[in-house]
Amino acid sequence: TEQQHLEAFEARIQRGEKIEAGDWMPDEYRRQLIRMISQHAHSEYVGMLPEGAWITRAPSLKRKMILIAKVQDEAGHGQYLYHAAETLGATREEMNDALLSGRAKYSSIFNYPSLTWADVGMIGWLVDGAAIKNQTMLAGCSYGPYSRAMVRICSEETFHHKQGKEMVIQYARGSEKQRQMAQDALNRWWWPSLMMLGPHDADSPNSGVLSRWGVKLKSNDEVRQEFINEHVPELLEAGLTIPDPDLHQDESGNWIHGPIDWNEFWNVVKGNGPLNKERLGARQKAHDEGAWVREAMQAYAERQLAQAAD
Ligand code: FAQ
Repeated sequence: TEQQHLEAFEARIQRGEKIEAGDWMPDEYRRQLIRMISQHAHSEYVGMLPEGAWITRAPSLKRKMILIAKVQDEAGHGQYLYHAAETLGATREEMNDALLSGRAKYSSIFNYPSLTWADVGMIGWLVDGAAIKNQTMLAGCSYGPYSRAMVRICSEETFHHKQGKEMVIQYARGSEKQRQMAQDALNRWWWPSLMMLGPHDADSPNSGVLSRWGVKLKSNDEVRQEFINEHVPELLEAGLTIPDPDLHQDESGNWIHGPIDWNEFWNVVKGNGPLNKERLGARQKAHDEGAWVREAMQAYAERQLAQAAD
C-alpha cells in the first residue's frame, strides 16, 4: 500500500541510502525536487548574463579567458541540472516554458546589474561563495542524481570562488580608484548575497518537508550563518568595509548580521527587481533564436528514423 511504500522510503532515507530515478517516491518528493532542481538550473542559465556582459570588456587576456571558462561552466551546470530534473519525469520544454512564463523562479541574485568590472570579482567571491555553501549541503541530499551533480558543480565553483576572491583582494590593495571600485561592488552585492540563501527559517514553507526527506540537511539560516562566518573575516582582512552597521561577533564566534530587507527580496522574487524583465527577455530571445536549431535536429532525427525503417 501507499503507506507501506512511504514507510520503506523514509526508512531508506534514515539509513542514508540514496533514492534513485526509478525508485518509488512520494509525489510530493518528486514535485519538490523538480521545483528545486529546475529552479537551480534556470539560475545557472540566467546567472551567465551578469558576468557574460563583461566578457568583451575584460581588462586583460588572462581575465577574459578565466571569465569565458567560468561562464561556460555555468552553462554546463545548467545542462547537468536539467538532466537531473529530467530523471524525475520533467521535460525540457515544460521547464523552459515554466521559466519563460514566470511560473518557475530563478535566483533573486541575478536580477541585479553588474555595473563595473569589480562586480565580476565580487560575484565570484560572494555569489559563488554562497552557492558553494548551499550546494555542499545539497551534495549530501537524498536524491542520487542531484547529489552527484552537486559534487562536480561544487568543485568547479571552488575555482570560480578563488578567482573572484583573488581579483577583489588585488583591487582592494591596488590604487585608490581600484579600492573604491571593490568597495562599491561589496556595498551593492553584500545584502543580495545574504538574501539569495532564502528567507528566514520561520518564513520558509518548503523547508519542513525538504528536511524531513533529507533534501535540505541544513536550514536557510544555518547556511547563511556559515557563509557569513567564512566571508566576514576574509573581507575585513582584505581591508574592505561590510555595509552593515549592526554586524558583530557573538560569544560563540558567530558573526551576527543586522536586519535583512525582506521587502526588497520578495519584490525581486515577484519579478520587480532591477533587471527581472531584461533577464527573462534575454532568455526568451535565446529561445527564439535557437528555434532553427531545434527544428533542424528534429528534421534530422525524423530522416534517420525513416532511413532505419527502409
Ligand atoms: N531567489 O521555502 P523556501 C548559483 C523562493 S546557483 C528566488 O525557503 P526553498 C551558481 C522559493 O523558491 C543559485 N526565489 O524555498 C552561480 C520558494 O518559492 P516556490 C541557485 C527564492 O526551496 C554562481 C519561496 O521563495 N541555487 O548561484 C529564493 O526551501 C555565480 C520560499 O522559500 C539553487 O537554486 C531566491 N534566492 O529554499 C551561477 C540551489 N530563495 O519555489 C552564476 C537549490 C527562496 O515555492 C554565477 N535551491 N526563494 O515558489 C535551494 O537550495 C533552495 O531552493 C533555496 C530556497 C535555499 C534557494
